[in-house]
Amino acid sequence: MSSTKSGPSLLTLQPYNPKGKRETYRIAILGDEGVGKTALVQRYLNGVFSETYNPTMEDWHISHPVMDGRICTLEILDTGGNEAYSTPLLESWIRSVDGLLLVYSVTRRLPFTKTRTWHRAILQASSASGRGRGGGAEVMMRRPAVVLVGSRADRVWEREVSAEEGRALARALEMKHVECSAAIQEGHAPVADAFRAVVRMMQQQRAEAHRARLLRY
Ligand SMILES: Nc1nc2c(ncn2[C@@H]2O[C@H](COP(=O)(O)OP(=O)(O)O)[C@@H](O)[C@H]2O)c(=O)[nH]1
Ligand SMILES: [Mg+2]
Repeated sequence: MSSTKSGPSLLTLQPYNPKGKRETYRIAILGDEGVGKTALVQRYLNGVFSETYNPTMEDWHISHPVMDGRICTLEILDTGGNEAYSTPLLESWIRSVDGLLLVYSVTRRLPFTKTRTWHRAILQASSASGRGRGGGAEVMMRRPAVVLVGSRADRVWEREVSAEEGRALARALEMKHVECSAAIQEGHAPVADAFRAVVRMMQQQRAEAHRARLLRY
C-alpha cells in the first residue's frame, strides 16, 4: 500500500514561508559610480531610460515581482558607488540585505577590475560575526546572494570587457552573471533577468537555511 506524505519533504527546497506570508527580500545595488546602477533600477521598476546622469546618494525602492505564480516583496537599495563611502556605511548596507547586484559596465575595464574589491568587501562584511541580519547563527555565517551584472551591453562598439570574461569572473567568485542594457526595451535586454536571478538565489538560500534548522532539531 502506498503512503502519502503530508507536509513538505526536508529534501525539497521550498521558499521558507511559515505562515503563508508574502516573502520579503532586500537587495542592494553596488558597483562603481556611473556604471549604470540607477538606470538598471529605473528600467526594471518603471520601464524607462534616461541619458541624463544624476549621482545617487542612497535611494530605496520597492517592487512586487511574481515568482512561481506568487507575489513577493523586493526592497531595493540603489547606492551611489562613491569611493568615499565609509567602510562602516558599506558594511551596514551589506549586512542589512539578503542579496546584491554587483554592477560593472562592459564598456569600462576599471570598474570590472574593481568588482573584485567590491566582492572582498561583501565577504568581509557578511562574515563579521555577531552582526548578521536577524542575529541567528546561521544568518551570521551566510553569504548574501550575488549576481554580477555587466551593464551597457548595447554599446557594442565601446565594449572593453567580453561576456566570457564576465562569466569567468562570476564563476571564480561563485556568483551568477547577467549582461544587459538599461537603454534597450525589455525583451532584448534582460534587465529583469538580473533581478529575477538574485530573487531566485535568495529564495534558495532561505529554503536551505530553513532546512538546516529543521535538520538540527
Ligand atoms: N547606452 C547606455 N547608457 C547607459 C546604460 N546604463 C546607464 N547608462 C548611462 O550611464 C550614465 C550613468 O548611469 P547611472 O545609472 O546614473 O549610473 P550609476 O552611477 O551607476 O547609478 C547615465 O548617463 C546613463 O544614461 C545602458 O545600459 N546603456
Ligand atoms: Mg546612481
